[in-house]
Amino acid sequence: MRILVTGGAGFIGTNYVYFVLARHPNDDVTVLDALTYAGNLENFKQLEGNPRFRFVKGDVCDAALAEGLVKQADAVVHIAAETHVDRSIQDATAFVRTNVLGTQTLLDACRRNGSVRFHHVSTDEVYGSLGSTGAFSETSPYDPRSPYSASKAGADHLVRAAWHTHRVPATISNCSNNYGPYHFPEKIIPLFITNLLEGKKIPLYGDGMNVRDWIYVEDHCAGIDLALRHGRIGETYCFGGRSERSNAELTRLILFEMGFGSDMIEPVTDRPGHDRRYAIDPSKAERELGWSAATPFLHGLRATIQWFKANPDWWKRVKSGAYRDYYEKQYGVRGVTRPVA
Ligand code: NAD
Ligand code: TDX
Repeated sequence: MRILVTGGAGFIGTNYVYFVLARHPNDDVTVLDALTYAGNLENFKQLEGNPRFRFVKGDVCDAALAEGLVKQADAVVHIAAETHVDRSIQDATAFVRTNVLGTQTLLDACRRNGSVRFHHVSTDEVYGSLGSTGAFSETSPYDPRSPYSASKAGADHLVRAAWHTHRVPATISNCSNNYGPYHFPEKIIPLFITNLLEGKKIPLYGDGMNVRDWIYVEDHCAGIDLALRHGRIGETYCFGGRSERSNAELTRLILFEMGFGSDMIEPVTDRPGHDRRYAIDPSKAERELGWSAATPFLHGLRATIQWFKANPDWWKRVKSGAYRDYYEKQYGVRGVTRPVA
């Protein structure tokens, strides 16, 4: 199969590219990525000269480019997006453009090329926020509450519309919070690990009692791949790690595993509109795709800490670029958000 992976130079995209090349020796991968602040061509250093891999720098909103690349593919795995909730609160423009318009641009290209299979990678955040019990599933109503999740919800609706109206053979997956190698150090786990490696404090939002359901990125990649190859067209699959942690508990674990004390926590003002709890019931994916999240949380967290310890050049370069400019402009200094007044 010839797979076009959009957003392949980001966190999940990079992991998915390596997953496909390792597990499907007859598949070729083309990455289409605009190399925004979150995309990193360096991730593919090991693939130089690999005839099964091709990188194309470009924007998913570029209709002519999308059309040309889709024509050469059997399947599109659409991973490209603007992904950081905090950035979407500062300015939603790029989120609407890439996540909504970019998705429609790719769907149009697929529609014009009849049989090209489309898999859309989405998030559990489209379902809103949970109270202390229950979990999201494929039948949960949409209730996005941040500009990021609203733009992802818009994209999901456009994918369903393309299937119902134009018979674009599409599937969608909605996944909970990922962590692992190549995670951009603006998200909580890689931010906290790299701050600690630099001897900096770690900014915990609000009361620290917001809950996320953590999944190791390789397990998510396995799910995407199963949905692409064995999912029923028109269906949605929810992936989650069955591994809920409050941010305070997660923070304690990271501090313990890295040998630091709670004095490294910097309590900071809460994210506006901060969703309280996400959790996924992945029964449908387990039942229909034979998928499960295989990596226990502590095992995955240790592997992630090890990866960041082993790759200081990667995250130091990433952190000293656009990310630092962004945080310095937003909050002052050193990748630490504004302290509570
Ligand atoms: P990321 O921010 O690390 O990577 C996004 C990639 O998309 C980058 O390489 C970037 O350069 C590229 N990109 C952005 N705008 C583009 C454009 N206009 N054209 C082409 N490329 C563009 O994101 P991630 O964490 O890897 O998330 C990937 C996908 O998975 C997103 O669709 C996100 O909504 C979804 N998702 C992420 C998580 C998570 O926990 N990270 C959970 C569920 C779903
Ligand atoms: O510095 C921080 N301190 C903190 O307490 C950051 C960056 C986050 N947090 C909290 C906010 C959230 O409750 O940690 C939790 C996780 O935050 P993020 O890492 O920003 O992830 P989240 O907002 O949950 O969204 C992520 O998961 C779903 C991804 O960024 C999305 O792209 C994905 O769809």
